[in-house]
Amino acid sequence: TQNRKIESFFSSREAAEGTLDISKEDIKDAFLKKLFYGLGRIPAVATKNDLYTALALTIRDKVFGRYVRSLEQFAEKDARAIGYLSAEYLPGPHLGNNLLNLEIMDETREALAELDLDLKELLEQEVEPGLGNGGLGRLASCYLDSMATLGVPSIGYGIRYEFGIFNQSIKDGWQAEATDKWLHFGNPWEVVRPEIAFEVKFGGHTEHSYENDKLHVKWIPNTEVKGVAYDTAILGYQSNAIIMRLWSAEAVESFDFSVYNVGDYYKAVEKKMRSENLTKVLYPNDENLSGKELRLKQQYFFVSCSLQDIIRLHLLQGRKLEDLHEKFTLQLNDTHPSIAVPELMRLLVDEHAMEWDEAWEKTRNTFAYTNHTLLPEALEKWSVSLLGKILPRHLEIIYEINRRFLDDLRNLKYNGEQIARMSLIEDWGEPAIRMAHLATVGSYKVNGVSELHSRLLQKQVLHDFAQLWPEKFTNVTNGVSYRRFLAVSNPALADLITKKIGNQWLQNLNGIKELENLALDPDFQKEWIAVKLQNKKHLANHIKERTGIEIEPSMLFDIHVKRIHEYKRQHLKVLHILSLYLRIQAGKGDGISPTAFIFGGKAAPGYFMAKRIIKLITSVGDLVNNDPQVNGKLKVAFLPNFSVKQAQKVYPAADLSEQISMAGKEASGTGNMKFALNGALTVGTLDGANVEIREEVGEENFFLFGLTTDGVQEAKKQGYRPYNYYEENDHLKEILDFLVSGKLAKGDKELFRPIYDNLIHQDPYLVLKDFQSYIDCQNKIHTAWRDPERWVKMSILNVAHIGKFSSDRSIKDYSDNIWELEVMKV
Ligand code: GPK
Repeated sequence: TQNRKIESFFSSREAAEGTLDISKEDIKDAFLKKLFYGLGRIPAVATKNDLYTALALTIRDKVFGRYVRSLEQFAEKDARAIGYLSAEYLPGPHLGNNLLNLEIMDETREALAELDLDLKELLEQEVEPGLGNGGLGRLASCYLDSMATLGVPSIGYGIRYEFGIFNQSIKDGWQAEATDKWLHFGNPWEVVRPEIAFEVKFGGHTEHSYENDKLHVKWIPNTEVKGVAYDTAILGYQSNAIIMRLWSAEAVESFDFSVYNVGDYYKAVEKKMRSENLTKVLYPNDENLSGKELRLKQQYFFVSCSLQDIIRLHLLQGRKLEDLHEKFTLQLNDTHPSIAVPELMRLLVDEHAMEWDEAWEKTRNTFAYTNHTLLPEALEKWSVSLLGKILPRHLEIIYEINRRFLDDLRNLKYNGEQIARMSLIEDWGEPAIRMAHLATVGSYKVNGVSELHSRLLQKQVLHDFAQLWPEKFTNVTNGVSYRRFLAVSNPALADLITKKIGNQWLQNLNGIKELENLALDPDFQKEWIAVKLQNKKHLANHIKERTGIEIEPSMLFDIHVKRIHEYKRQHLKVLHILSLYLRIQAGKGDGISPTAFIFGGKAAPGYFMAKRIIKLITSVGDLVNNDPQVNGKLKVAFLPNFSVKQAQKVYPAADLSEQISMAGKEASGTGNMKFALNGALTVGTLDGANVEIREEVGEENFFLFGLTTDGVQEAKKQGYRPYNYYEENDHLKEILDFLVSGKLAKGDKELFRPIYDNLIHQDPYLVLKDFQSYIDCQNKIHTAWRDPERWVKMSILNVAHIGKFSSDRSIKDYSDNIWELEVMKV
């Protein structure tokens, strides 16, 4: 709008007012107004959801106030900005985090208390957006949080899935999936922008023509879908807010009675439904490709909308398209958005008539690519025939990028074998596009997510590329949003820390190092232990409510939560539990500290082994929890539906954090950081960021076991035979045989045979090879646990040395070493 009066209102301080020094009275007043006039509810009929919604809307106003200020400042400085492209986000509940970042948690609690309402209950009411699978999606949300906090001009682009990650329940010990209707009660945090909408084409064919010797390509699609923007403001700590812009699919035009006759009316409706299917549901496969047509369409859909939006924003500010790469940098969160590379080429060459060479130069300088996995089954490939069917013009562009790239390699005297290895197109079997190669060739920087992972990436998966362009490769170790995962979710510990060292650590996690001096202070230790015990009581209550299993809060809380995957080795943990169980049965249970084993995590619905591992865990629980001989010394619980919300209850209560993946497989891990942040000690392999956590907290404060990546490679090279370990280790044999004894499955000897067979004959993740080392390490852990003073000291030191793993540090690294942009805190 060109309305000067409105503009002057916004550029005055007034827009920020109402977001600074918010009092209890302000909140109460605004909340009641929202309830009455925003929702049209009187107290007599207001449901808990009405009350929650009124509060959320109240707080959203404050957050948007901050957003407006941030936007104004970014625009003033004509700042370089980042577009974060991610197919997944896991923001977690917004309310608590926003209250913390606005610094009005206490004021809000008191305002509500004066109305006889309980903030805690309203916080519980929030349904989180489960728009991601696990670590990768959560990382994207941590990064938005930190970009907002540090004042990085940015937009997070993604997909507004109508159904997020499925809800998991446990039925008869098995995982059952139900659709996640997260929008059912409305979503007070988002604002739809019907006018920020773009058309996205699919299918059809291309037509080539020449004008003055210049090739002109026209793409004649056979369908079009419209993407509409839904904005959620993400607020940083004490500072800026940025937008997470999620695209939702709609039919291009609503059916129009005057145009369609009766017969076509139904066709039009059908078309509308087909279009809207596009963003219906998140694919629940973590680190595994679905290969599904709809998934490719989702990827292209959100990428195309996002690029069109960025070009719009760029031109809106009166800039030239040629300068796009100077003003925007686009981060590819894994290869899921890597179709952006040919899409930007298409937009520049076909739609904006730029020469190929110039367009390629710009494109290559616009994208940066983060790799999140080395697992072969997770490296995206799209068959040439499918990609050509959905995106015929993009296939041509990919071929052209590849032709030029391979020509360059030939000029550099690469041999045929090297060229075949590096090609964007895999030519054996069904021809397919290697998306990691496309992303690498099309980016100015490529990074892994921990030091070890980045090194392995350059040594293995992208070795040839790292040799060709060594300066392109770098590392940014992951980090986590510690305000959410400590200050919001573990208020008792946060208060204790603040009481002792002040609250400066909320701005910079490195400040938490001051706790070091208190690690041996007996009074502080006592308080530390009391907080942990309190948190454990809360979790025990929660578990009792959800599973019926009773856990004594004084037990050692040994926790394994993350997606269920063989490489993460939940089954190694199970072998340990059975080892303890059989020891007790044999009367050799001395030295075992009473322990509660707590698991959580979803299995991809089509992942046979992962689902069976869940059944194994719950079966071991049924056996152990009720065995009089065990006498409550061991408890096993599977907490259903692990999510950000659940995670916030779990980490604060952990004594021991299980990070036991086979070395070389976990790119980084971020749960490992959240556990240590909450004072849990880690038992782990030298994998992912465990390596750096151990470096930071000190090897004497970390329980290490298992093979290194070199050890793993060596074992595989030598022809690893798990059967030998089975035969040579009597205790291990006893445990494995127990799996197929029927004792875990009401006499059914076959139920767990697939796991048994896999372990003794294949064991691709070296569970049996690492078994003894793990058991020995656990024995040390149980000894350490019996010395509470030693344990609490280690716990305090873990927290004191966790500073590096703040996502603020990660975002600073991205800004300094990749994006080359200034941070701009308001
Ligand atoms: C990696 F490739 C993928 C994927 O598809 N999903 C996913 O969650 C995870 N990841 C890694 O497994 C973790 O080690 C890592 O910490 C996380 O991404 C964030 O980088």
